[in-house]
Amino acid sequence: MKTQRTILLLGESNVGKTHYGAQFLKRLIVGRSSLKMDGQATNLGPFEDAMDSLADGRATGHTPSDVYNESVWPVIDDNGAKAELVWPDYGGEQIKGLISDHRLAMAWRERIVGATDWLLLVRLHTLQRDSDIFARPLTELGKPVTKTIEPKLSDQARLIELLQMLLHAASVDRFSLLRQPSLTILLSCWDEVASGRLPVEALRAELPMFCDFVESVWQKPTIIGLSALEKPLSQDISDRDYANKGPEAFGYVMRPDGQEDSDITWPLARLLTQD
Ligand SMILES: Nc1nc2c(ncn2[C@@H]2O[C@H](COP(=O)(O)OP(=O)(O)OP(=O)(O)O)[C@@H](O)[C@H]2O)c(=O)[nH]1
Ligand SMILES: [Mg+2]
Repeated sequence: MKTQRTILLLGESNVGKTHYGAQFLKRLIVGRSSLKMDGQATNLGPFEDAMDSLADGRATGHTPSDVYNESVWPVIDDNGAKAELVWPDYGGEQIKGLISDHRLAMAWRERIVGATDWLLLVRLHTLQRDSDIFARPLTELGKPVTKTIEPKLSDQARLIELLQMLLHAASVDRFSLLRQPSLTILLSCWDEVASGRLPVEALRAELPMFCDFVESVWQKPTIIGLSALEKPLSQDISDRDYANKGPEAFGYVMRPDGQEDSDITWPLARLLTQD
């Protein structure tokens, strides 16, 4: 039976949405993953430039802030389960704007309501911990504050705010722990985090309040480490190894139990076997 899984892929700018999409698509095409392409994909345009750059061992650029595109990929897993993945690519500023303006455009509202699975990309390396008393030099302790500090949401408060807005827009029942839509948090650019910790431990260490929030809302939130590229790439200088072996030879996920897996389609493949 064919199910439709519409992915609400969420991520602010520079978290790796486009590179993950391009690497994922490449795996589907090459067929060396638990998910394979099963028919004609439509609208590959958003990922074509990125796939071309990666084939040459280079990274691709930032997606313009006003762009929103969806690509539809019919997939099949090793057990014959079929699904249609609706995979978006857009400029991450749209997510930041959504939080700061407290406004949801109708198009985003429809995407939120129609999604079966929420995939949130979080790049820990670029986020800041909340500042507390230890963030200020001890010599300043007890002295009057001379400059006014603009109140600003911390990174983890901003992520909570985003999920709160989406939950509200999706009108989900909050009296019990949530199963649908499912939530998967992909800790992107995992190669930058390299810590020997499990993904959930890394998330808890860096964003504890956000981690508590997620666990208090979803029954089974899944936290996975994702390195779509495996290493940093430059936009100008070609990585010979990449160009020789092909981009499909690079990238891995760290599953919640700490197992490293070169199959970067796994975070989605596991959703197909869930119901
Ligand atoms: N080290 C490392 N860098 C990565 C990885 N994935 C993406 N990057 C880099 O992270 C940066 C952002 O990646 P993008 O895929 O363009 O991010 P995006 O979320 O699409 O950003 P916008 O288009 O601005 O919304 C780029 O410089 C990539 O080269 C990874 O797995 N590891
Ligand atoms: Mg992009």
